[in-house]
Amino acid sequence: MHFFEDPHAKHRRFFLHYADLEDAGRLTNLLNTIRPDEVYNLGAQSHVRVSFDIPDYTGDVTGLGNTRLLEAIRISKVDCKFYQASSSELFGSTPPPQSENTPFHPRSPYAVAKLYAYWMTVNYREAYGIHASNGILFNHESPRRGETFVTRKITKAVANIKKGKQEKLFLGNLDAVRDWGYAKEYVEAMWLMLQQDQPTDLVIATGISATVRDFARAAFEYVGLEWEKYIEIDPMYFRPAEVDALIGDPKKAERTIKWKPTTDWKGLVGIMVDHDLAISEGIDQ
Ligand code: F7E
Repeated sequence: MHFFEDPHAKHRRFFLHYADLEDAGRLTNLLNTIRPDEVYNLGAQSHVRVSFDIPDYTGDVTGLGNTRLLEAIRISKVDCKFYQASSSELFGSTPPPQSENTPFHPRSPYAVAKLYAYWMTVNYREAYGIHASNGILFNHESPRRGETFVTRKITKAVANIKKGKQEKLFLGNLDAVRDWGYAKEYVEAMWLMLQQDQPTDLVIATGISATVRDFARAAFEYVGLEWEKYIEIDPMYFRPAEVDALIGDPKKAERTIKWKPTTDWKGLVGIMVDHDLAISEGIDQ
């Protein structure tokens, strides 16, 4: 968006433009207009549980959306680097630890769509020489995480329960194992990938894991509450097919882009609960 009536407009360095990953023509026009150096495709219907309810839409936006962007780059002939937000969900039921050499076995419409996008990114690199890279990011969280993803759902509930604004927290599978890292650090890895001379595919993870139960227990303990008093299981949150355990092996990223995470899931619990406590108290963040 460019507001011409804005007196500061000419000093702006950040512009928003409307587009839609379902609208190929608009993407090509935008590429031609902006002529960017770098394109990061973070757009998706990204909720795994929701993808079972809307598989067609998820395939269109999360899968074909990637191809529309790659086509826009190819057709417009803009000389830019391309980053595809690939996901640890690609590994699905293949046991951990998971690295760039681990076979994929997706377990949801979301993961299947991401698998298609992963290979299209590789294909455009091989077929057209586009500097296109896949960041295979494991779960990355922050206070900005959407409230229906499990970490934020937990930290928000913990803050509200602590402040007497909520009584219970309803969750699904507490046994799922995840490798949760800090989104802020993962974005640096994305950027580093596009600063390389050669495109590549990299796992971005901490290598440290915990169960959903561990995360919930730690979040309640952080504010001095006993987690078992407040959590109830609601089968509504179970998935038709679950991904039991994701633990990444980030050694290739350490080697090639010199990236190393510094925040593990326990650090995230503190950052996210503190933020949600402040919101619950009505303090602007
Ligand atoms: O679930 C379990 C759930 O929704 C984590 C997305 O960013 O990361 C994310 O996908 C685990 C699962 O993330 C609830 O069954 C239990 O095993 O926070 P989540 P996700 O599915 O791992 C990957 C890397 C992506 O690419 C995705 O876009 O927690 N779980 N109880 C629950 N999950 C939710 N959402 N809600 C619950 O009540």
